[in-house]
Amino acid sequence: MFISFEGLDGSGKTTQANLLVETLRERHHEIDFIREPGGTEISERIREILLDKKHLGMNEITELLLFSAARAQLVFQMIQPALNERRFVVCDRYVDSTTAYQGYGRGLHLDAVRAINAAATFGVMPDVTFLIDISVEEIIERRKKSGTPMDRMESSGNTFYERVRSGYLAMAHEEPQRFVVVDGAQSIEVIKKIIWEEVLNRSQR
Ligand code: T5A
Repeated sequence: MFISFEGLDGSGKTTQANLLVETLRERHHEIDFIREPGGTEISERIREILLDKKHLGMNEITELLLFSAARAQLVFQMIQPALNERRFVVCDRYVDSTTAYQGYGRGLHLDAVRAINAAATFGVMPDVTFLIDISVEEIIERRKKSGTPMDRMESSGNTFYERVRSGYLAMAHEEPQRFVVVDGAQSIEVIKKIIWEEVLNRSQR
């Protein structure tokens, strides 16, 4: 089973992906847990370029192709082999991040983004995608509390993040079978329970 987590930076998706992996491991499932961009040596090097604040002048097309290049290597080297062995794959971000951030957020043509996505994933798509939905105001609050410095992507401004959020919600509306939208303003424990019940339900189908 291939499970992905999506949402704005700071939405709590990494927290939830970790909790799900922990629960699955307690039940002795074999899992590959991956974060995007990254997960392979080549993809991690591309990640450094993408998030480095020195690269504020990066062109949107360069950005799109770099995220996609990192993903193509990841699918080829890790995700597809794991799925072939019928392992669980949990991904902290996947191709929907590209549609949301580079397509809706940066305003690149959605058909072009989708064509590149199809090539970079070799058509491999998650069985279920949890979209942890939270307002831009809430992520700003969380960022202030944590005091972590912003990376290049996080320096893109609030209107950018509003477009990304609307994009995610539009995608979830288009694919209601795959997306599960979870209100990220709820407590960590409540969200964990919703996700676990959904995974159990789907794995028994
Ligand atoms: N990107 C990525 C693209 O533009 N295109 C792409 O194709 C891809 C793959 C990656 C960046 O790249 C962009 C998106 C991103 O900008 P990253 O460093 O990997 O950047 O970071 P993110 O994926 O954005 O993840 P973060 O770690 O920043 O945030 P998370 O995972 O959303 O949030 P998490 O779980 O770390 O939680 C953030 C804080 O909130 C608290 C946590 O304790 C933590 O302090 N929290 C809660 N607080 C209250 N209530 C809850 N329910 C909470 N859940 C968590």
